[in-house]
Amino acid sequence: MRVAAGLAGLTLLSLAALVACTPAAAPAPTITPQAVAAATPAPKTVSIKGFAFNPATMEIAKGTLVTWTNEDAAPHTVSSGTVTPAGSPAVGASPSPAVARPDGKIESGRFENGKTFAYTFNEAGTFAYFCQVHHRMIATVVVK
Ligand SMILES: [Cu+2]
Repeated sequence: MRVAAGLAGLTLLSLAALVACTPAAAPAPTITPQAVAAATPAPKTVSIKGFAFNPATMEIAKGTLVTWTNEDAAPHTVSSGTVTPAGSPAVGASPSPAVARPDGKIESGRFENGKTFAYTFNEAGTFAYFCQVHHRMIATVVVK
């Protein structure tokens, strides 16, 4: 009995030693999604045609380069900020003019037919913009 118990003990010890010596499997390498998200987003374009920005509203990812092309004969600007539209005239009164409030974040200056202006949106937010020459031309870029 004593010998059998001793042998059983030895066997258990050997098993324990064997398990302890087995190297743990190396963890599989993981691909971080951040590496993919850090890639530069595809550039976008806006055409200025018929006294309008096309598209007038666009949603883009942070870091996107947007290029505007003036396809009109008239000069235009891409200027961030807001415009209060011209007010309807009361009977017999002159209409109130549109009031532009450029915020100075984005300002292309006037650019002619065939010319472009480019800007990279590196901050998230909603960016309203308009044309300083034609206040009815308004548009928005939403950066996520
Ligand atoms: Cu314009």
